[in-house]
Amino acid sequence: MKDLLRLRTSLKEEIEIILNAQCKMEAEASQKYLAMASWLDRNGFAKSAEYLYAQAEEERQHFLKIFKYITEVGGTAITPIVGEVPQEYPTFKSVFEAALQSEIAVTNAINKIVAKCREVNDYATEDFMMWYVTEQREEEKNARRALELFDLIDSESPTGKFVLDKEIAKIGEAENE
Ligand code: OFO
Repeated sequence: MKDLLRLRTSLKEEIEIILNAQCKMEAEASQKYLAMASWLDRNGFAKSAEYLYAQAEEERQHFLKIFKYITEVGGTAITPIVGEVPQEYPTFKSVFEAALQSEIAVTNAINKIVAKCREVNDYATEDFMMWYVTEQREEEKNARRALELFDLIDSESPTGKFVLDKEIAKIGEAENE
């Protein structure tokens, strides 16, 4: 019994490493959204900025959830160092193109973790990661919806910008209902 208790963790090292990498990715996603929100805010898109401020907060929660899981299963959660994130965007639309691109990259990373968990028979982590699979489906859908709006509304005209700002913010509001 004593020996069993001394076993620090059943978490395999390779899983611990990819979970820490995912922590970094989620923390980075949070910082990216924060920079996007700031860009929107200072360029007159206050409503859609609020949506992305909220997204930044959500990504921070995603990061913390994995961070705490690593500790819960006896691993070492490493505080990620997040590098520079883009602060400038050429257009209103390009912010949301970058958002979708970032979400697709996160989905791919999560899928790889699930595949790795299956390979090494870590069903507990696989089960834990399924929450992220569902979450990503939603987040990608929302990011695509924002870009669809740019196809429907002229983002060059002042009225179009005004309407787009309001419509994009509604995606966030619908999410919180
Ligand atoms: Fe949308 O990135 Fe988190 O999971």
